[in-house]
Amino acid sequence: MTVTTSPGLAWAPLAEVDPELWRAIEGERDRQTWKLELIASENYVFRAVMEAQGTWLTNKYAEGLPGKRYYGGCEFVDVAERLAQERALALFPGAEHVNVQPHSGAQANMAAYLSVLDRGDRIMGLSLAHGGHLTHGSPVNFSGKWFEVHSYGVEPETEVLDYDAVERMAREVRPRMLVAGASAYPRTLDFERLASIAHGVGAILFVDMAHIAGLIAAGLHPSPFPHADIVTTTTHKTLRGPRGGLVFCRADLPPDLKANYPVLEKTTLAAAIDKSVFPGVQGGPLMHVIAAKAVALLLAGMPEYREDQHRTIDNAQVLAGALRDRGARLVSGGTDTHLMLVDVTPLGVTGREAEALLDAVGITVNKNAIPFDRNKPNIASGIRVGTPAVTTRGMGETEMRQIGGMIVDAIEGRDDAAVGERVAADVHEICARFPVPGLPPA
Ligand code: DSN
Repeated sequence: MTVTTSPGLAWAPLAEVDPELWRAIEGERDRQTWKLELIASENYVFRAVMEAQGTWLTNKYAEGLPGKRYYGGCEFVDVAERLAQERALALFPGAEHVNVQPHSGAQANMAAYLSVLDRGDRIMGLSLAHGGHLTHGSPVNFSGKWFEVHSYGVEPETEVLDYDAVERMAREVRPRMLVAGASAYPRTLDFERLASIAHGVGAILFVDMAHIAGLIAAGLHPSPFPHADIVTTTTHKTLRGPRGGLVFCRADLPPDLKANYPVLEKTTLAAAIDKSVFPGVQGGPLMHVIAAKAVALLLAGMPEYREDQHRTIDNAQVLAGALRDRGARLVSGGTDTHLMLVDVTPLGVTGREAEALLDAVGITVNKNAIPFDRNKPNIASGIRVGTPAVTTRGMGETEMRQIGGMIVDAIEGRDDAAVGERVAADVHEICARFPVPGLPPA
C-alpha cells in the first residue's frame, strides 16, 4: 500500500483508512457513553482538549525548552508550551517552577527522583497496599528497584495516617526523600505536617498530587504549595485533561536543605528537574499533548470547573453514605475527596467478584486492596469508587443515591438474573439522561 504517495489516502478519514481500528474506537465511545464510569482516576475531556491533541503539533520535534530547543521551527510549539507553563503556575499559587513535558505521572515521578537522588538512596513512601502508588517504592517498580524503600502505612484501627507515627519512622529511617500522595487514600493529606516531618530530618518532601490535583486547584483540598519541594501530577484525573504529567518544584531548595544534596551544588532545583525530564528520562516532548494540557489548564481556571470539583466531592459524600446505608464498609469510615475504598467482604464477595458483577450491569470500577487485606492484590477485598467522571456528565446527589443502591443490588442480587437486568436497565436510563460532554452521540 503506497500510503505516503497517495493524496487520497492522506486526506481520507480514519474510518476509511482503517475500519478495523475505527470499529474499536467506536466501541470505546459506546462503552464510555452507556456505562457508568466510577474508576476514580478517570474522567471525560472536553472537545477542545481532544481537538488540541488531534492536531499537526504531533508532527513536531522540540527537544529542549521554549526558546532553547535542539530543533528549528519551534516558534509555534513554543507558544503552546509557554501557555501550558503559565497556566499551570497560575492554577497552583505558590508553585515556583513547572515542567509540562512528562509523558505520564510515572515519568514525572521518575524525573522527580532522579533530579536529586542517587541509586540506593533511602526513601519513604506510602505502601501500595495502603493506598500508595507503584512509583512510591513498590518492589516491582523502578522506584523499589533503585532505592532503599521504607514504606509507611495507615493505622489498623482508623485506616488513616498517623502523622506522629510517620514522624517517628522518618527520624529512625532518615530518608533522603519523603514521598506523599496516594491513589487509593480517601482522606485529606496534611502536606504542611509532612513538610515539617521531611524537613525535620533534612529530607526533601515530594508530593504526588495526581489524584487530587483538581480538588487542590479548586481550593477544596489543602495545597502542597508552598510546603513541598517537588510536586508531580497527572493531567487526566480530576484535572480532566489529556493523559500526561507535570512536575513542579521550588525555584531552588533553601540553603540548609540544599547542602544535603551535593548534586545541586552547581545548579538550582528547577534546572535539575528540567534536566531530569530531558535528557534524563525523556526525549522529544509530545507537543500535541502539551497543547491539550494548556487547554485543560485554561478550563481548570474557570469558575465552572471549580463548581464541578465541589460537586465531585458532594457526590462522593452522598454515594459513600448510600453505600454505607446498604451495609458496605467504607475504609476509614468515609471520604473527604473524590474517591472511596469500599470493603465488599460484608456483602459476601471479593473485590474481583464485585468488579465483575458490576461490569456485567454496566458499572465500571476497579478491584482494590484494602489496608491489611487478607486477599492477594489480584483478588482483593475492596473496590475503589470515584465520582469525577459521573460528575462531569452532570449527575448529582439523586443519581448518587440511586447508584449506591444499584451497586449493592447488583452484588447482593448476584444469583437473581432479574435483579441484574433491572440494574442494567437503570444504568442505561441514567446514561441516556446524562450524555458525555465532548463525545459525539453513540
Ligand atoms: N493508575 C492510576 C490510578 O488508577 O489511580 C494511578 O496512576
